[in-house]
Amino acid sequence: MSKKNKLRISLTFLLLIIVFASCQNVKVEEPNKKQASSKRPNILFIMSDDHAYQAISAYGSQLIKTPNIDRLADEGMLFSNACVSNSICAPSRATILTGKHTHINGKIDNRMPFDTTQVTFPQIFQKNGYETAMFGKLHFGNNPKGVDEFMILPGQGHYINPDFITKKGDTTIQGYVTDIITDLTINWLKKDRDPDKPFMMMYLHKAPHRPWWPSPEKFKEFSTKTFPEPTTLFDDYKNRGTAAKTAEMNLLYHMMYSHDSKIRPETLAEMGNVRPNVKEYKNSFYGPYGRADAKQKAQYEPVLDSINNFFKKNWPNMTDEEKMKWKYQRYMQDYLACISSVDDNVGRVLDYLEKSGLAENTIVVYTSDQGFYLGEHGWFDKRFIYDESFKTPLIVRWPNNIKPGSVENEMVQNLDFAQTFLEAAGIESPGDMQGESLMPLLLGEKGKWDRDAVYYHYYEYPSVHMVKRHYGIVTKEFKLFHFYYDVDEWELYDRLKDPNEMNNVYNDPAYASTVNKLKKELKELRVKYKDSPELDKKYINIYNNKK
Ligand code: SGN
Ligand code: CA
Repeated sequence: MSKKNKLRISLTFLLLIIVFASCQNVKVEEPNKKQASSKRPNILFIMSDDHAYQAISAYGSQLIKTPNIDRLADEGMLFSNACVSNSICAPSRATILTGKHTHINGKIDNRMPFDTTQVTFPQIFQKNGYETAMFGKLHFGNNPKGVDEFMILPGQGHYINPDFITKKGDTTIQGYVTDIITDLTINWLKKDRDPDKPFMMMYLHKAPHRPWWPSPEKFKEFSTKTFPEPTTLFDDYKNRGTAAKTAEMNLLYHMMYSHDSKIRPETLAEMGNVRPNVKEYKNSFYGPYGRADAKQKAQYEPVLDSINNFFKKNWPNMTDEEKMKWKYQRYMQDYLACISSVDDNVGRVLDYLEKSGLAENTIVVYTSDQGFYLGEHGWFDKRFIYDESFKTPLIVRWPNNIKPGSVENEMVQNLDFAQTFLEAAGIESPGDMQGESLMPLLLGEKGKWDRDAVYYHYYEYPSVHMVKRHYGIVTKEFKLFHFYYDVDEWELYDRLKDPNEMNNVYNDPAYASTVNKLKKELKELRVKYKDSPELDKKYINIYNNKK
């Protein structure tokens, strides 16, 4: 073979190798890339506003069936001891987004706007190649950062024909808020998102927040139902401290006729002063209801008629006990009707995930910004470290990772969400986040989990519902907390012996060593989370100067 021919053959051979290698590259790289992106899970974070775990059938509710939320529990993990670190709306949201306690992220109450220099986890997801979106209630006083698309309710938002803040300006959408937020969510998943990127979606309901306006259909359906009463409905707050006795959340004394129970102002005017010491917010009936158009009103009116007629006829002759019972039923009818819509709509989204093939690689989380009293201790609303407001529902589904139908009773907090999502997505968390990733629990590696106490600190006071400031420590067995603003009172509850928290045993000598031990641990927790008497003073000053 000539030298020239030899060279030609070698060159051809070399070329073949290059072509082969480059083909290999394409072949090898392509599936790798795909695998890598399909491995990164999507996250669908569903949060409702004020949804008590007592109103989810997966949590054993005697009040309502929530088949769609239950689907998540059947196919995923239900946390029976999930709680918040400050049981109030915007502070809880700030904690979720920043992975920091409210004394660190600065959003201690609902009033002051969120500090947008704080890093939120959607920003980190966005920087790491995720497409991010948020639909529904944020309640920050400013727009979300780190989301490619958003449509949020201004402030608390409205149930009927709600307004939305969008990137392109403000708009009003006809219909019922829970259905609309779901439409926006499904629409984005279906049409607007980039199918080549994993997504992190925050689907945030306004419901079932006060004043509990259901959709017309659910209003009708639920207004004739009767619900079992909690055993502590007629609590007299004996054996509790000043804070429980002075809080303004009692159904009989503080729940409003028009605003809450849907008694028309005209009915009240006709009847004279039915109860002088129950204050009514101005325009609190027609504020939300006045947004309905004629067609919507035609659906609501017959139900309102029957509620108002019953009230007019019976209220003047009712005993206080009967009034309490009637208010409780009215409250549950509307609150649970709102939840029924949330559950239906969660079902719509889950169906879409399945139909579109997204379900397999999507982590779905269902939670609430805090718990809520459904008549326990005679109360509605939240804020206290007592269980019904402190605990919050938390259910997580992640096919092929979480064992279906599992129940986890470790103490977990909304503080942990950001780090959990980041770890699930393979993204490193900033070192200053204060939670713990829940991944070991989700993946059934409980040996890697060693938390035995959580920290709580509530600030907003004095304000609506008058719940005094307090901070405390909670373990599976005990709850120790301190009211420190205008009283100096401690309470201790034995969670195992007294699950309804009826007896403050702080001064019981039998618990003296428990008190000492927990006080020491509480002090350590305050140091660990960088809370202190100095910070307490700082926030008291900020709060007082703001008033
Ligand atoms: C409103 C409610 C209160 C509720 C706070 C905070 N009254 O003031 O009942 O505690 O919001 O709720 S209402 O007039 O709006 O019905 S939060 O969920 O936003 O923190
Ligand atoms: Ca809330």
